[in-house]
Amino acid sequence: MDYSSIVSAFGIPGEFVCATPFGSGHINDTLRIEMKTPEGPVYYILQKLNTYVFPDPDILMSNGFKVVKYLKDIIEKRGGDPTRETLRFYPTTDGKQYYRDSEGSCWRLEDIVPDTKSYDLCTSEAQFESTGYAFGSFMADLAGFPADELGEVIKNFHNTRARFETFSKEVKENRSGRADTCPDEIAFALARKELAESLVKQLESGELPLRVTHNDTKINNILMDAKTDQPVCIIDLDTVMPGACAYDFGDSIRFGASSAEEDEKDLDKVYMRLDLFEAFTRGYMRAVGKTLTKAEADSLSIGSIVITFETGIRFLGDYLNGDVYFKTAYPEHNLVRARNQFKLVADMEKKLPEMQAIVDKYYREAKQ
Ligand code: ADP
Ligand code: GN1
Ligand code: MG
Repeated sequence: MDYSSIVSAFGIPGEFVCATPFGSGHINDTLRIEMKTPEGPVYYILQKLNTYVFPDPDILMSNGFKVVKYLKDIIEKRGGDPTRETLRFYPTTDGKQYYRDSEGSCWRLEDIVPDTKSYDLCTSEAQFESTGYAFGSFMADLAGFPADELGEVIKNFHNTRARFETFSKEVKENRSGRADTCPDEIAFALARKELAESLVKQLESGELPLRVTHNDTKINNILMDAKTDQPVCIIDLDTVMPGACAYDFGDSIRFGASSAEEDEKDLDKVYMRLDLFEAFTRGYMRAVGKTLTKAEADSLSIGSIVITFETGIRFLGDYLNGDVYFKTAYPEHNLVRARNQFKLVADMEKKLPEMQAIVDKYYREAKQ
């Protein structure tokens, strides 16, 4: 791949040195670009957009530019550092929000946030408490964002009822012919239709309000300061859309409160850590507890199970489809991920009363 000519479309200063694969996202191809300048090396993030997942890159990038502009103003107003606390995309030299190469691939360029790293597993309660605060604050920051200006990048992204229907079809179609390798996992999923309905029904009835949410709040979508291990910048803004607060809370718990990585194969090592659940809840409630309705607070624990279940059926559905959506490193990768998520679901179903008691406690404190 001729990365040098792709990068030159953005007109950034210096001489192209190299492009190195970066991070562990499941969707886009992410590269770290090094440029040689008289002041020393300068690094950028170059991403090839996944146009299977995001079929309309114009909408995707238009949303992205709007969201980061809005966040930059908010960060400046509160005296923060917009060069570190949100993303900065570069337009191309001809004023486009991304570059389309001669093969039709779409590329975007952004500043790398220096001296940060991202984790696939939470390192401490303190880190996860600040992560809760950061994701809560992100929703608070976007509370005034005109949601009708955002195009819908992926339809029904967290509509778990629609996800369940899609999954049921994928089981029937069995495009990969792999359904007979995972009957127990399919049965586990199909037995939870009611779970898939819970948040959807509450959103439909208006019991849960729509907010502007991030919708992909795993901890590798937040950059931590390399020295302090504390959150600096929320990234992966591709799915910022109207949603329920439980989507973000739940997705953070699914990933960050797990005792193991998302693709840990040894299921004895996979469970939801209540200490981390509590740490996240403490931080999250400190940021937004005051502004949440009682119904929203009540939706957070069950929402964590719903989003974990939803992610599990998305992985299993992709396995049945022949691995067309998520990046995989080996043939059973999506099945391993699905089993891992279902183990978390089963564990959270048992721990639900304790989770609810924790949420109640910190919600009550925030409301005082
Ligand atoms: P995907 O949609 O594939 O998850 P992301 O935008 O989340 O793509 O990027 C993948 C990974 O690349 C992130 O988890 C993070 O580690 C790293 N990354 C992305 N953007 C930046 C950035 N601006 N600065 C530093 N690291 C980044
Ligand atoms: C994907 O892009 P990434 O890796 O941050 C996916 C999320 C899933 C997650 C599971 C656009 O997130 O919805 O929850 O994988 N993103 C998209 O790890 O589908
Ligand atoms: Mg990501």
